[in-house]
Amino acid sequence: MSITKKAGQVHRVLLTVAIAGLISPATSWAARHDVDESSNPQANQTYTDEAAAPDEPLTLWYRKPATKWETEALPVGNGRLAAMVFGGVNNERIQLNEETVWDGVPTDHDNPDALKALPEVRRLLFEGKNDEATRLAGRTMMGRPMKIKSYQTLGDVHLDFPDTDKVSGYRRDLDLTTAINRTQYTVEGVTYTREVFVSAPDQAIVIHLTASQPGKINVTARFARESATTKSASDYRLVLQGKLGVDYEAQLRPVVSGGSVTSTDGELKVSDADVVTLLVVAATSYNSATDITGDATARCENYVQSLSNKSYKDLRAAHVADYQTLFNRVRLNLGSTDAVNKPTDERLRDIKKGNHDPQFETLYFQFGRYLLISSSRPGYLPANLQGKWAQQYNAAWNSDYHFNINFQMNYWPAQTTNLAECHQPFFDYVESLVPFGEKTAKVHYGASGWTLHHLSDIFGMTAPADGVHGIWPMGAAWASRDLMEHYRFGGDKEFLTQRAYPMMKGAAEFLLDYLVEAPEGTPAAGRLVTNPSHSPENAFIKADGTESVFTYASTMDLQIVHDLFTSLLEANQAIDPSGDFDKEFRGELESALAQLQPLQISARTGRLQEWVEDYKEKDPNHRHTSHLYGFHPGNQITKNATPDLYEAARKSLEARGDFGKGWSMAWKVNFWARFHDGDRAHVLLGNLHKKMTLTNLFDTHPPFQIDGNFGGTAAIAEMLLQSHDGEVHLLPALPAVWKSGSVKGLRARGGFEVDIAWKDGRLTNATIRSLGGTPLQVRYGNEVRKQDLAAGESFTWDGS
Ligand code: FUC
Repeated sequence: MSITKKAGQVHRVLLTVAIAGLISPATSWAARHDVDESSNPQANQTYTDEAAAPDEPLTLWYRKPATKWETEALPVGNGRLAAMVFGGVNNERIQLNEETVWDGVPTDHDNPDALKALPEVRRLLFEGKNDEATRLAGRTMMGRPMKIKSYQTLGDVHLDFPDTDKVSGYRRDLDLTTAINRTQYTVEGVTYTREVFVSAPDQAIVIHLTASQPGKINVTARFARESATTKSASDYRLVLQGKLGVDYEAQLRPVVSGGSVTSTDGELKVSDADVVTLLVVAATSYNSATDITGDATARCENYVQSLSNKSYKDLRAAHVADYQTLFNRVRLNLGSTDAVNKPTDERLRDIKKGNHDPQFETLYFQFGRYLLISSSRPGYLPANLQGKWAQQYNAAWNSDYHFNINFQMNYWPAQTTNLAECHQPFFDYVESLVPFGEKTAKVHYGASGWTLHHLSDIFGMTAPADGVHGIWPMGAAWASRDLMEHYRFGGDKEFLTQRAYPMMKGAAEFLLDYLVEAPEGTPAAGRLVTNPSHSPENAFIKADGTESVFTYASTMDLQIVHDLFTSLLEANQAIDPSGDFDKEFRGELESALAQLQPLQISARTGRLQEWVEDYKEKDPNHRHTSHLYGFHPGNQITKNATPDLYEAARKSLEARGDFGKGWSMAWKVNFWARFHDGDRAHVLLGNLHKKMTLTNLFDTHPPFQIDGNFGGTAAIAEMLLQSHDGEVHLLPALPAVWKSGSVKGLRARGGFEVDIAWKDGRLTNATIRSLGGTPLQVRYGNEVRKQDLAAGESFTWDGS
């Protein structure tokens, strides 16, 4: 199909008809846009967004276009759609994602052979026949199929501009205060500006091209993707269509002022225009984990329709306002140096050489919040291993949801950095897995309740995946921690009663059935233990020199059970302080806790034992520090309540070392913050930046994996404020290098919002606002103050 018309003529005609009220909203949008901007193409270049405070130059910027997707391109997103922008001069590549473009179809992975083999696997593990147990479980207990498929790219938009090598004043940036990516450069006296953002209110990727002189924009646009078709359609639209299991579709709708437009065979050509806006919408046929029969085309049409009456200015203003309601809640100032004036890649290079750049740490922190806002919005799926940014067809680990640390780490900053709404997709997604997990619990273990293993996808995978290390049915229990945390931070009792408690209870019912009494002759005889079990994903060496990953009663399992059961008791009390609520179940939890195998300190090393028997770790520096779950993110181990375990945990952490994969290092920064060792936490934060942070500030595993960004962001908050031990603790791990600074808007458990300022390493002032009217106990160093507060009231700690 081919359409060729002078853009200006079309718009004028449409305008007349629009006034008569006779045309569809989609076309009247073009008309209004034309009226708004054709007379003044430069109007788009100056906007007055709320400026960042002068001490917060919160922009990533570079002097050269990106050449590599993973390390240099810049991410934008609205929680459902995402894009990576390269900022090229002759050719711009904008790689696209839509969150449901996954390979695969709804699949039942449950394996009825598992239950038959379970008693024998358990017996072998209790008898120390780990190899035999591994072989049997590998043959009989894995999901069928045991692999899932990958989250994929939606494709690229390519924009070709007239070739030139006469470029001056080039800059591309990502402004974290507006969530707008901008590329700007000058060619032969004309300054070109390109803005890209992804609007949550309008569900579109918006690309806006302007020039400092009229009639200077010449661009050809096209979609590209393997195994997809592209074509031109009405309104000069470009359409990309394809099918995996789901049907997927993207549409690009141009709105052009001045010049001329043609659209032929999937190629849009704009000549001599004043202003060009390209609106990209996308959708798939995915409805739910079991239904992929939606209409991707109709969805795209609807998105385009709903953009109809809005000018670029409107779209931009709505996007910025929406984004800023979330982003502006937290302000951070850790100090500044001259480094702030350098491009981000040069700053990072200097940091790798040892330069101290505290404002970079602020930038990194706010970038983490930016990424969460851009990849996790209510109503959509949660952030996966790459957030929502993936250019591959077979992404690393399928860019899936890994429940043995990675998925949960994504959400560590959600509550503390005041983005509780962005946590919602986690809850919705986990809730959507419950029916699948109920079936898996029954089929694999003959258990009630629900379970899920170490990974999942968007098609309801809850069975063991990948290999024997995937027989780890603790995913539902760990995910339940986030449900309780949401209540602890926000005090939403309806959420607790209606959603969190039933899900947590189901996860606990599974565990009550799954726990078995260890037989005589084992070190845990008479105690309740998990079996089979792993300490994700470390191997151990037995006395006879053989190695295994497969055992019973790993320390992490015991801590997760403890965490879930004690959280349920806390929830029960919160729902009904009289003690009448769900009494019988409460009794079951209490007796199971009393019989649960306790944590142990190794007589050999003084460390917290990783397994029930004091095996040696195969890899003492292993990336997972699973056995410290009860210290962080859990709170079973604290300095006050369990001083011996606390010291043993510190020894375990020392033994793991100061390096690791990106997420692993981020976890360690959180651990050191919990040990109130700010300087050590800061050394590891520095290691994270030096070793595992790419030029675009993405975390790398390698390859790019977003959990390290989120874990690192959470760690910075954890250094400034903690609340897991029954009190709000101000500046618990302030490193000496953050000499003076301030933070505003962090959240604490109990329902508090906290502002803190410090000078020369000492607290000067803190304001704690109560959101829910719970009594406040607040600590700074060894000093504790208490105050009853009504909702809305504040307490001020004057430390000056
Ligand atoms: C876990 C980790 C790996 C990786 C993967 C996605 O299995 O052990 O390091 O992060 O998840």
